[in-house]
Amino acid sequence: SWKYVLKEKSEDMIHVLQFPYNGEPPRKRLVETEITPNKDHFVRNHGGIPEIDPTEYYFEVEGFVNKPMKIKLQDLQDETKFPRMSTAVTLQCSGTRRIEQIHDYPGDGDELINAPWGEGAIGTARYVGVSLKKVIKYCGGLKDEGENIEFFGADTYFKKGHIYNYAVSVPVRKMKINEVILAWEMNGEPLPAIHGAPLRVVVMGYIGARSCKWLTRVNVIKDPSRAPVQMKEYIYYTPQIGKHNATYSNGFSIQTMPVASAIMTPVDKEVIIHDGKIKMTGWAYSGSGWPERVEVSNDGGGVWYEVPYAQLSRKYFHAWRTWEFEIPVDAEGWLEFCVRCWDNALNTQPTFVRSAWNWDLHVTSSCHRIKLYSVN
Ligand code: MTE
Ligand code: MO
Repeated sequence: SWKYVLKEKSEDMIHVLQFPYNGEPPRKRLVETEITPNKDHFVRNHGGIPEIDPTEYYFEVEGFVNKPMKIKLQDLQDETKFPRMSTAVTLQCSGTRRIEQIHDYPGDGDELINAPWGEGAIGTARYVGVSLKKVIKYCGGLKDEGENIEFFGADTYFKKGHIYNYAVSVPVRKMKINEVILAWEMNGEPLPAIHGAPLRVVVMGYIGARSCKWLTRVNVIKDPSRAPVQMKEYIYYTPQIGKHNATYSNGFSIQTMPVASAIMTPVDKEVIIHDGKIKMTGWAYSGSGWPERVEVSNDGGGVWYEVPYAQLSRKYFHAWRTWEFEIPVDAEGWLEFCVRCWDNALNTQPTFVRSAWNWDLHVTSSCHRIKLYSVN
């Protein structure tokens, strides 16, 4: 599967695990564009990269639907059968910015699963595909018992002596509001192999883990999936819980991404020679709406400067907004710069990493802080 890494990804991706392939783009490049080029989009894999012939490919729809079916890619792409949708979506891994939690306290999470991501495990692409709602309708609609929808990927991964197929689920509500797409195109190109070709799920606003790549099966079930990725991973616990007292049921399964943001340039520990202003760039994202206000500070959060609306990128319902701002700085020496975002429901971010620390090190959504040496 390394051939896809070489072919489909930029040479300077930061490889956060040796195997399986997991990588994020360099900080300096990520927010240069609102839509992330495919070569720079982060990749998160639990196992290898399956090779699937798109002409032979089909996926199954089964469980609590009235007419279980096998659907070929060609049928899904037939516009007389299914209307298409095209939409810009941000995918963010719940592990984004994990290094800050590791820095505070690494806990004893699973090192294999808990890749040390920085601020780049997020990306925005325009996907073309069909809303899962239309597929379920084509299959005769849901039966009454259908409350969750499980997705299976063709990839397998190995953990603690067992081999699993990747599997996750989302509540049917998410499908009913057209926030689940089955996509075969990413930024005008056929979906790259590394991103789930020929067909993947894209779940808007939820943690990346629910957007199953290399889709083989859509299974309508009553309770959430019992697969390990759904039941045992991606669980959020309060800071009082650690490996010794975590039980899977004293935490909750993370679905919607919280409001978060990051400074991408300058980078932590840089020395900046300037004449009273430092240019900063970054991203802001909210899984349940959109970033409405972005603020930056050069004194650790004492005084906040609002990034003018015009310096936030365009608003999409399920995508990040990139931003840039020249922050006034008079002080010299090491200063703490930070950013926080407010979304359209006025949700904002925890102040410090420790306020939301959790032993499996997910969703680091606290105010992002970096140190810069200011020479004025
Ligand atoms: N789907 C399959 N089949 N296997 C995987 O390992 N990883 C998930 C999700 N879908 C995964 C998967 C996780 S945790 C994330 S964050 C996203 O894919 C990442 O999508 P990307 O690699 O296209 O950026
Ligand atoms: Mo993820």
